[in-house]
Amino acid sequence: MTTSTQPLIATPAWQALKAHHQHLAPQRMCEWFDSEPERFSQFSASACGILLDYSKNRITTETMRLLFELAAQEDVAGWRSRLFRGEKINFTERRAVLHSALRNRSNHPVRVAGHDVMPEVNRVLDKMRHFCIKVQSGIWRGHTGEPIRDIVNIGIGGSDLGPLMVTEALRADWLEHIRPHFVSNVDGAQLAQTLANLDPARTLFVVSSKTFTTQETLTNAHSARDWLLQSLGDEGAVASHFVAVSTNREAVSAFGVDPANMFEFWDWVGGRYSLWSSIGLSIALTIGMDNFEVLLDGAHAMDRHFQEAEPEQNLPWIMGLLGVWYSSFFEAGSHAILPYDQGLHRFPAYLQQAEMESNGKCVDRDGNLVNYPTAPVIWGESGTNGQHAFYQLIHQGTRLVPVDFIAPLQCRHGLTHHHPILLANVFAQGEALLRGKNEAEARTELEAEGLSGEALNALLPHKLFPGNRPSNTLLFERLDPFTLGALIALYEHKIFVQGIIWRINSFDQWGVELGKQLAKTILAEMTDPDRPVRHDNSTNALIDYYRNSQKGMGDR
Ligand code: G6Q
Repeated sequence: MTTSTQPLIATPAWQALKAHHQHLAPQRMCEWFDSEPERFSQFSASACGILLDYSKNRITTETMRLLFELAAQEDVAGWRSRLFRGEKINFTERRAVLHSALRNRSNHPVRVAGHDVMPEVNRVLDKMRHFCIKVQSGIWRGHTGEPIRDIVNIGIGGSDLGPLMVTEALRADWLEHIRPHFVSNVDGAQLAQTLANLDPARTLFVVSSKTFTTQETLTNAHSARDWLLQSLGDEGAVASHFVAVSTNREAVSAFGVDPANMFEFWDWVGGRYSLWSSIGLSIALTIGMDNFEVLLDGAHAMDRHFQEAEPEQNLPWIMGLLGVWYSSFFEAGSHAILPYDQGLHRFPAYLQQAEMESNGKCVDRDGNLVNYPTAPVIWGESGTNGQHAFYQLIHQGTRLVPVDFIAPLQCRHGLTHHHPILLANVFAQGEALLRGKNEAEARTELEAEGLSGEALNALLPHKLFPGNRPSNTLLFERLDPFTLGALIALYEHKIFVQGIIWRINSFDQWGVELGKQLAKTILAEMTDPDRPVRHDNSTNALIDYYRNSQKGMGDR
């Protein structure tokens, strides 16, 4: 898939931004706020109930004009049409990228190679609905006739992070008699700890794997199956306690799940974009299918906003461009996601995969090495916990860390008096990052504490905050299924915009393959002490160290 012949950094829009960056980098946001009373209204926008305040960024109207020119030069609008039209823009895997079809609530036809996928999407949604009703009403029973209480999703990466993040975020919507659990790690500790508290007769395993070949998931699924059979004794129990979500019918059958209890999805759904598909089954079982569909509604509303709003009002467009601005021009190596909502505690981890797996690439669409930074490291933690830990570095460290504060105006728990305290902290952190604390302010404070002379001068440098550190603030009414759907889709499209500008394929993930291949070879070597090992001498020695540790283990 070829692109412009001119290297990105040589293009007029990039060069203009580079020159602008040099001129703007020493300037202080605080001074702009003093001279621009309209700055908030100028640099804020809203959609689908989400307000984005991006005024506390190192930008002027000229910066935004140049960034929009870059987006026009790189044809973001054209690529957006190709995305939604179902073109095979994931060209290294020869696949369309159509997670938007999974939440296409308009039901307008969406074609992949001329074939409308909407009837199939709706068929699987119906199948999910019927299954959820059966489980939740107790019509679906375990092998011994008990109703299901515990749902264990076994999956990893895209088949885990999305459902886990969403169910955690929507605890207020959990059905009373259903408890979800998530097992992803091949470290048996996670499965063992989960199973220790469960009653096999009341447990349903949802084995979620697009390929149904993933080592971690299959190892966990087989161990869960053994655990079930040890207790219920009868192979026939598997049918009532295991369902599968996959694109691989043969492998699901081979595992022993009746294909009638398999929920399909398709190769045009990327793993990290799959929570909207039947990979969301554990979400729907936990919060009910109606709520799951409201989640889809929210994402669809954001899809429409992304397609229809002018770039200047378009939330994913703006956030994507700001990301490019910091990553490629300020060379900020990381970006922090700081949700002030305990329910969103897995949102940073979810976005870590979404952004880093999508845009952590160093080769452009033409196969050339890029000579500009692409995706930053995404990290974060829910507020206010992070404030008492790593915010120190964001405020006074040597690195520029742009941050996204995310917060609901209302809480969904009973302890409402906590909420203004939480929000006050969001607003305070944004202000502190913007303003910092200058020498005169720090001196006045220290004098008020009774310090003077050398003691004051010695302490003074440590009390200074450079400020001028950028933040976005995203506010919404409450964290409900609709808003969460819109919020996730907002970030998905932000990632898309960035990938187009960086001229990379955001939808493959070859980088996760190498380790998987090597692990298979090494596992065979570890378990066969006579097999020769042919790696670097460090890896050989580590394998030997393990083999030696196993000698005589059987006698202990
Ligand atoms: C996501 C990645 C990756 C994938 C997991 C699980 O985009 O492809 O995280 O989701 O490796 O794969 P399976 O669903 O095939 O088990």
